Amino acid sequence: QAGYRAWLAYHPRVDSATSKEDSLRYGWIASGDRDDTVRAAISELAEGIGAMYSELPEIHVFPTDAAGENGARDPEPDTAIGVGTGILVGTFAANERLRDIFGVEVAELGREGFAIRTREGATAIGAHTPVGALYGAFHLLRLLATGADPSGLEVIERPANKLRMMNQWDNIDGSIERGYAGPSIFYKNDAIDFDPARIRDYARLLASTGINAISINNVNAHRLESRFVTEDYLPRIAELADIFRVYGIRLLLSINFAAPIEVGGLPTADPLDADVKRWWRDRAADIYAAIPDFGGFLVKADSENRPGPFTYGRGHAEGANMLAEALEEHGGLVVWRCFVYNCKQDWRDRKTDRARAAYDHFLPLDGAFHDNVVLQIKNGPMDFQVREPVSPLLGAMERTNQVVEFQITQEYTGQQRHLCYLVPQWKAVLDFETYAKGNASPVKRVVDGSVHDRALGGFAAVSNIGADANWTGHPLAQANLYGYGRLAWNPELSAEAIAEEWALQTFGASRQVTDAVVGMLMDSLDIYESYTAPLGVGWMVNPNHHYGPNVDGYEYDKWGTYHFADRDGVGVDRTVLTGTGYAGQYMGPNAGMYESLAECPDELLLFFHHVPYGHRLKSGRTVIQHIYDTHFDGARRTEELTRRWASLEGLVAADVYDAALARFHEQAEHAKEWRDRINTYFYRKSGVPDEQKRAIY
Ligand code: BDP
Repeated sequence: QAGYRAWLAYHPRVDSATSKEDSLRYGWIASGDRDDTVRAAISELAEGIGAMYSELPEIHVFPTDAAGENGARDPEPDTAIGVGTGILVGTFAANERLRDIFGVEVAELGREGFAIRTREGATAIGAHTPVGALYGAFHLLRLLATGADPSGLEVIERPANKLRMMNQWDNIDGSIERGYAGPSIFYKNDAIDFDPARIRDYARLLASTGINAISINNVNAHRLESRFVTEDYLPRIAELADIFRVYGIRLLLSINFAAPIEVGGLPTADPLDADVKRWWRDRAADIYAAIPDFGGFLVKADSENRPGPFTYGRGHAEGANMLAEALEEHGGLVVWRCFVYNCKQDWRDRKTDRARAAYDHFLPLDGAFHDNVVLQIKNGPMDFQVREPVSPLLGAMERTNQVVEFQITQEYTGQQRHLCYLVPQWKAVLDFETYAKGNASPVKRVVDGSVHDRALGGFAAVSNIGADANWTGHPLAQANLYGYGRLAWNPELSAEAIAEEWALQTFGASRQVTDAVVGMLMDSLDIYESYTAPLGVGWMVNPNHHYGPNVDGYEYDKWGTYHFADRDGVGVDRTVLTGTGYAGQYMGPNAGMYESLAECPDELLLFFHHVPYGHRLKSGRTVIQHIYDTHFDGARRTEELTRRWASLEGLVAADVYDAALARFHEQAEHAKEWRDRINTYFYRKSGVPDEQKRAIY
């Protein structure tokens, strides 16, 4: 199945002159490491190089035991590699030759970094740990697959972020909350039920981009999922952990805060209750007996009808710390989500603005969390809209570990039927200057721990994969999965460079394909934004499933998402002076920038201000004309997307081509529906005609 191998497709290197020469370079792969992770690195290198150069290298490794399965011993790697040229891969401790080649500078690699260096024909990949060697192997393969010259390599890499997590929103019935690529690869019919080969391939994809942690069940953990922390489920979960471990990925579980009641039969889940504490400590002991390197708990508490400490008059620090104490002695983490707001109240006064909620709840708790607690904060204050300001909570807490949460799955961004490459959006978030400490405190420095000198931090994101043969439904949505991991490893990479890497590895070396695909990816977020909710106001989707236009879908509902359109104007006043005060949650010049109608960036105008339709944007257009223009434009540009993709017929695998083409057709049709619904709505509300007299009814 084309598409299944994603960016690990390992297409043949095209330039036959180079590949002939290069193939000499890789006559063998050798290592002194006996570890499963280094073995995975070796088999990845062997497969990749075999496919890219159509010549399988010889493999020389120590057997896992002193003697191999049949009693034979492999040659010592240091003697085997005397001949020809090849790849030496592994840890410094187990490979004397790597120590010779790299000398002293290896200290700076840390636990997960690696170095690559070409010396006398051999390409050396060295690291302090097996997983570092694995990352190095994937890096070399990426260089080869993207056409780099493999001679004279001199690479040193280490990840910017300690935690690089994937969150599955998979349910035990096999469904996936907000999943758009088929059912779960983890569960079926109320049971943990997986194909180990498929899980391993997912682990390979994740590890190749540097992901090092995965929570395997939905943050909304219900009845059966609540029991995952018990011996009913732990043996199967341990099998999953075994697979992920080989690829350097620690497994976490989403827990149900009320599990002591629902599973343990206790009368309460009060975090200060002694029996509750004991119950969680016992669960932790059971879990670590089954999974010695278990990562910890991911917790959605007091959020969207999930139970939490509020029920018992306790705060979130008390809830999180109780769990942290249970995991502490085992080295586990509590990843506590800040998506806490009241989803059952209508707009009453300024305090009820949903955008304020995370900050209002958590800021006062700064410094109250244990060191093994990390807060997981959604990138924006609302909920993964195509355009939102950056959450003001990021950076505001100086004495608290933080990770930023992104949504790879395209819940509000076209559900993997529309093309929407999200890496540019994430980059904008990461580069956003928070002013938490002077003016060198962008979000990426907050979450990597450097701004506030925190030992723990990083990234989390909701996965976009399912059991579909190509993992993500839309074949080009794989770029989001890939790009997330790459950014978590190195937030300095540009969105375009990531797109190009991905396209080259996925489709092979054709310039025409690469240029077309990169161009489409890079335009896609802007196109999607232009035909959906305007100027940062968000929502305007059908309630519940969140696909397709419905301008007033949530307008008179209790979920706290409003646009306040009337005959005179539109937008939410979140200023301090006359609105909800949300703008005042920002630090430094950001507060003033958002407060001021003159300074607020156009793209967020309606998030922060309620303005008349005739209000003139910095672009010179009125708000109403901007709405009309962008919607006509967006619908037109989706038709172009279809044509741009169609130009690649015959150049990409037929089933990938067809799957994407069908989606581009759907997107083009659907963008017209968006255009017409939104333009008509605002035309009828405002009565202001389109300056260009296009058809609006
Ligand atoms: C929203 C989703 C909902 C999730 C929730 C969350 O609509 O399905 O459960 O976020 O993040 O975006 O917990």
